Amino acid sequence: KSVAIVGCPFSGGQPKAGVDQGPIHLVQAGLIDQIEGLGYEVTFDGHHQFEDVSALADPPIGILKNPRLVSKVSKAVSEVVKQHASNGKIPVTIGGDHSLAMGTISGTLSQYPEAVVVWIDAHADLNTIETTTTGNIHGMPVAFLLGLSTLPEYSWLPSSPPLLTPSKIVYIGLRDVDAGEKALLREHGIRAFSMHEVDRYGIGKVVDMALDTVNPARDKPVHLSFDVDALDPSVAPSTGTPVRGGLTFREGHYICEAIHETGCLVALDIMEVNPSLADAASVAQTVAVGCSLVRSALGETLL
Ligand code: DIR
Ligand code: MN
Ligand code: MN
Ligand code: MN
Repeated sequence: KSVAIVGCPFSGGQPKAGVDQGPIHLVQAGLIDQIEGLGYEVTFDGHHQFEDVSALADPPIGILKNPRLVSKVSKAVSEVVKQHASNGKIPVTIGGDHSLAMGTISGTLSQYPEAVVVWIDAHADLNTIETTTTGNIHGMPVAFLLGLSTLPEYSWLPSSPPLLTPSKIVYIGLRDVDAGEKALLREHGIRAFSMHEVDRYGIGKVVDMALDTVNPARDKPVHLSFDVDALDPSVAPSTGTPVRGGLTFREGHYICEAIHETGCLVALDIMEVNPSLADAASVAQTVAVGCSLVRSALGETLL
């Protein structure tokens, strides 16, 4: 049992400073010891050193902000994640903003082409170059992975055929989906369980149904990409785009526990912890939740 921590102090996919400090806080809170406490051997070579923004000539493309920087960073993360996976380790990527998932998921899929993605988020992160209204690339990684957005600057990410296809991703927790994203979800038949379904069926049934759609025989590798803003802001306040009406503490952890129980987890992302937003107690609470989500996904049990 072996885990590799990929620390990604990166904020270029969205405009709020501080999310680059998320991974530093998670490690300082004892994440590595905690994972070792579960019986894993843990590799951590220090946080990834990313290019200086100012060193890169990076004017917007359309309204996309920091497009070349985000691409370079994700490409580097993709190679690191693939490398760890090919060494039989579970890459645990700690962000940093969710644009990094272009890197993590492409890394996973290049090692495990049959892998499926479980994406936990308040947002669908499915905007294309055409539909984005913010130009924040952390709202766009799924569209790049699906090949719905292409740019020469992102040519390292295969688009025809793409690494990820609509039948290989499922969402849980959605509640702030843009009109253009809703149209894309429908058009491509992408399965999503919003907070409405969590309310109706309960989290246990929702996770079963979500896995039934992408991994019915529970025989495919699973990449779990967890944006902490999926949790209710009362649970994870220190994040850039909180949306009320989110997952409870237990619902979030249940998802991680249930994915662990499948035995299929091959990679995990914990994204969008921003320690510069909110007061010290809220920051500590959010960082602690980030750590406990990781532990649950790696097999910590309540009994
Ligand atoms: C919005 C917000 N849909 C956008 N996305 C966020 O900017 O595209 N993703 N906050 O995490
Ligand atoms: Mn490493
Ligand atoms: Mn989100
Ligand atoms: Mn997200």
